[in-house]
Amino acid sequence: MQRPGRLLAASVGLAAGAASLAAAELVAAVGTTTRSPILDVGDRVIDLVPSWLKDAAIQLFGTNDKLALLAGIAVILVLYSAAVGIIAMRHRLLPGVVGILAFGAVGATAALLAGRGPAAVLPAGVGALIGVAVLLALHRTWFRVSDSHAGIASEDRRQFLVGLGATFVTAGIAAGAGRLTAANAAISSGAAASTLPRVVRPLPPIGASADLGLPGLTPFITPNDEFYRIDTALSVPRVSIEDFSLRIFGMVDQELIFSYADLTARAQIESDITLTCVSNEVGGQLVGNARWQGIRLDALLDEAGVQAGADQVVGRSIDNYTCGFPVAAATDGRDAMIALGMNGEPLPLVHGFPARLVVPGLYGYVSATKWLKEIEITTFEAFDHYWVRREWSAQAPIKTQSRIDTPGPLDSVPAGPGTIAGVAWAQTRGIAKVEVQIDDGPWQEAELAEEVANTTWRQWRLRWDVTPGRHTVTCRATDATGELQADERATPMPDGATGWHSIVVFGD
Ligand SMILES: Nc1nc2c(c(=O)[nH]1)N[C@H]1C(S)=C(S)[C@@H](COP(=O)(O)O)O[C@H]1N2
Ligand SMILES: [Mo]
Repeated sequence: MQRPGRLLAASVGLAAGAASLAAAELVAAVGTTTRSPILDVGDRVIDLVPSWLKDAAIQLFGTNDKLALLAGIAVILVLYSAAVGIIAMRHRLLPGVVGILAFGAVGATAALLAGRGPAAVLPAGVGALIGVAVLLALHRTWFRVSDSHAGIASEDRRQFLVGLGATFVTAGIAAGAGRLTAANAAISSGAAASTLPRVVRPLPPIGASADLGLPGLTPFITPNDEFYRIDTALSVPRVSIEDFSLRIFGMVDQELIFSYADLTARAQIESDITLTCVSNEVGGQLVGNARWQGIRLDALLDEAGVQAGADQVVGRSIDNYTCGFPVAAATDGRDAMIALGMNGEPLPLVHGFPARLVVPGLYGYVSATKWLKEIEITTFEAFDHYWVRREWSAQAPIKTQSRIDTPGPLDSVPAGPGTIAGVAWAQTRGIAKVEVQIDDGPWQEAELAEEVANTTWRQWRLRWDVTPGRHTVTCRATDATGELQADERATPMPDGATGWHSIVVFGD
């Protein structure tokens, strides 16, 4: 009885693994509570890794951190399947079979932990069984062939290889079909809501006095497809507007439940709000400004009746992510809202379709729950939300920041008249002043674009006479309460970075 070589044995394992994953993808695409086991496992990894490791991943891969995680999982899968093949084909079959079942169990456990009900184990379960079936079939084919010939004839070997190849091709097609179906379901659920209700008092368009339109300067409104995206979701949670519901409960006089139609039937407001991620470094890009449309949160909470003693509003997503912020931030008159629209369109899937929270003045991780399903009124004492459990601060008002957009770091700028320009933000306080320092010169006051609202960033510019040589350019803002942006460098952890943005440029 001749055993296959290492490479061939490994390929058998890979074929079983591929068939297993493909079956899982297909099953996942059919159900509504089912999901690719890779994504479920990835999500559990994201939940479990300590904050420092996650920060390191974001530092290393930026917003590609999820892609990096999926690539890591893929590499592990390939190595594991190859090892299973080698063990099963060159040593003993049973441990190989157990290996596949064990992997199925990991996927099933990850799916169960996601809390979508018992049917969630089906993709991993069916996948594991198919994987075992393929392994057994290929094992049998090989050893039958090799038994009857005492050394494998080239014709039979060819047949075996064709079987192996066919498994890969079928698995590839099936997995592709599964993924496509899942992606289409997500897209069509978004398209179904392609009309937004009318806003009661629409805001005027942004004029040239607020958006200076300088080359290299961040536009006042960030287009949806350029808006930064930060979340823990490996695949975008999808919920159709028919299945959507929003429950407001907890320390309230009356629990409320809204369908999507209930939300669109209510008075719609519009508000320009600059969203900011706490992980944004000084000079960083994890900040964007949109015109949001939705329903005032204070009106909803008023209807529900917030009970005495409650001090925290928790927003929970359909994938059970949580944010939490002070009741006062929802009721002090600022435009805290349940947003349905972003820049005139229904929320894009990655930005929280069908509904999300947006609260001016608070970092996204405490306020901006996407794919919103529940609002729970509680206390800070009683509940720690997602990032608080990972040692980030429970209270997270946005810190005053200013950024130089143009020129860029290490740019060469022609000597003569030039422009330095950027944005500054201090949401809900507003920006009163931006100053710029060139080399060791005096602080010069920049010209500010018109303030649209104290909930947004504000553009600024300063003309300067560029002289040849190396120059350091630094900016700092003062908010409308008169407080100067903090100079001390602080890391984003635990409640937002501080420091003045500084770049080096070269005059030609
Ligand atoms: N469901 C869900 N909502 C979430 C998050 C998340 O991980 N899951 N991340 C928050 C964080 S940290 C930020 S900064 C904002 C980012 O919103 P955006 O991706 O639309 O820019 O969403 C917030 N809402
Ligand atoms: Mo964030």
